[in-house]
Amino acid sequence: MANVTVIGAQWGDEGKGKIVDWLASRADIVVRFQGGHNAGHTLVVGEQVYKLSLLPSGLVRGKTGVIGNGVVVDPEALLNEIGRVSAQGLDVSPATLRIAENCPLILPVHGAIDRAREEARGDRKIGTTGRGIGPAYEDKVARRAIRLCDLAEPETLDWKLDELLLHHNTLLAGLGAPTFEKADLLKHLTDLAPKLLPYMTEVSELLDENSRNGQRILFEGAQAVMLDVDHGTYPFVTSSNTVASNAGTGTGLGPRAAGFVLGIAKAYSTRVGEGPFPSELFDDTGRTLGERGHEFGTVTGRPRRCGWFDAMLVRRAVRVGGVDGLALTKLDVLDGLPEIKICVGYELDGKTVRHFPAAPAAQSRITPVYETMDGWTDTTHGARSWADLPAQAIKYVRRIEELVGAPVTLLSTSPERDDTILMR
Ligand code: 2SA
Ligand code: MG
Repeated sequence: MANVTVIGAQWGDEGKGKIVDWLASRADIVVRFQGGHNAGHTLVVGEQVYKLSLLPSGLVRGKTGVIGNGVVVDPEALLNEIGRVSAQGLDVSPATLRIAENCPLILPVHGAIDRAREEARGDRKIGTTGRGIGPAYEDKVARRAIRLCDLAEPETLDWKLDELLLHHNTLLAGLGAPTFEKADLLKHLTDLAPKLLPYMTEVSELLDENSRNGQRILFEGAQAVMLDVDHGTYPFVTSSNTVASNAGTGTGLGPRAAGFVLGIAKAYSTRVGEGPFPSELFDDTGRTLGERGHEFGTVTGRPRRCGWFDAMLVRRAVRVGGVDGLALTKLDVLDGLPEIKICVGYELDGKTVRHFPAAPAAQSRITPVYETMDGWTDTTHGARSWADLPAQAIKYVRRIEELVGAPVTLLSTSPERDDTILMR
């Protein structure tokens, strides 16, 4: 089994893009299995910076890219992204990109509902990316989604749009937002159909056949375990399963497809959007981490909240995510800090708790218990071997391994692909 699955072990933006890019050279096919264009993966290749949202990162390295059925596809966003990266010189065509026929589509109505609902929530916002991700997944589960294959059947589109708008226009009217006309949506979809259908594939079969022929699949997760719809800080989560178990379900393969599961974790914590964040820092150290780590959302440009590494949380991500090894990223952001804290326990209303609670009010009342370590003065930026690291930085990494119950398999020391240390 040479497959590898990459997932985020915190709240996203752990640097998955770079690690996927590093691993892509050892894979034949790179596959997205969940999420949509709410993801933002930044890849630095020489002078070029690629910002990908929906496209599998492997395309940058000339690998076949596959979008599995677990992904919600916004056709317009996809075509724009293809246009943008093609202008940067990438070859994206039906020869290099395949999209599952059973992918649910994100329509303009989904973004409208996402944004209108966030607006209506007032100070109880989730802080979504406003891309229609939640409403599109709701439609999938409610059995009214328009899927890629429907674009090939005008008669299906016709009745599906009736059913869809019956539901959505009622909702939009209730939110005081403009409603949609069937004729407009139908035109939108019929215009897009000829551009999208050439990419349509029976992805499950394609992946199975290629695996049997010895090809290696790299599953590229988006968002992260703490944003998983079942296991994250619900309701402040995204609407898909971000854990490695979904690599199979989200592509039409069995539970063993995931192979080696690599969890990506930043050497500190960040979160974009609302929701509980026990080790969040509101002081100068938090601001320093944000500035040094360039912590702004790739998709929306929102500043990310920053805090210390939360070992309790990553330990949980290792368990529910199925993580075999960790890739630790952005260690250099901690360079020069006199002391570094790690969250090693939680307290709830003055009592020690062993688990992160499931109820939202309890989650927001959790306070962290810290262990403090000395920092290091030398830089770790761009280090390419274990021997290049300050002793104290090694100690920090080793302590993290102990606390989270998984080995650090990869250490990333800058956004550059080659600044990566393979630990074992
Ligand atoms: P949504 O839009 O329904 O998925 O939002 C629900 C929650 O999930 C969070 N979320 C993310 N968190 C971090 N990074 C994400 N992708 C972009 C990036 C974010 C950006 O990689 O930089 O550019 O702002 C991502 N996507 C969803 C979101 O903040 C909500 O908390
Ligand atoms: Mg990101």
